[in-house]
Amino acid sequence: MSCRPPCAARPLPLSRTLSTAKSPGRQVSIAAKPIAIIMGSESDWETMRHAAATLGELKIPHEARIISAHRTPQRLYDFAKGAKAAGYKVIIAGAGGAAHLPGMTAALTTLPVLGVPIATQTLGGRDSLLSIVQMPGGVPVGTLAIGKPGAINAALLAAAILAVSDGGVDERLCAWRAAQTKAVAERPSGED
Ligand code: RP5
Repeated sequence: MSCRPPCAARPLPLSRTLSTAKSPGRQVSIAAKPIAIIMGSESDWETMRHAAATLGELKIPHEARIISAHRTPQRLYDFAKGAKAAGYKVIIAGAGGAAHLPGMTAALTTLPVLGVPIATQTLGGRDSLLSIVQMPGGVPVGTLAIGKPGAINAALLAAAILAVSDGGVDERLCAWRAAQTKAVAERPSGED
């Protein structure tokens, strides 16, 4: 894999400057979290926590929220319409069953939306997968694998999107991939 050498790109700051109500003239720097992890239910966190953990390994600030397309539609609308202004760059959305969360989010924002199909007891997550992947032309959702691998890869793909314009993230992603490669043994243990 070809990665830019360190310092080849100037990192974009992961913070933005806002003036506060208390000191209207004064500019203060607050940390903007570039990635939002949203999920349809608390029950999805068992899967989506792997996305959060992977972003943590890459030292990418993120925020996790429970937002149900069906049970909290207004929360979904408010989040998606305000996501860009809130400073998010990529949204990772996990949902199971009739999984409308990623698609509805993508309908309400032009930020990249990465969908993670949650495994279900009834249909093994095929329902989630098909609900998320079969978007009509014009409203894309980047769909990952069902379950934990999808959550991990959504984080890595979100990192790769940030890395295009953030040299620091690019370096950390390259290091993560190199460590993964190094960890693969040449032969199975117990075999000479
Ligand atoms: C979806 O329904 C959620 O994304 C979750 O995967 C599924 C089941 O939700 P709970 O009944 O566990 O809250 O909206």
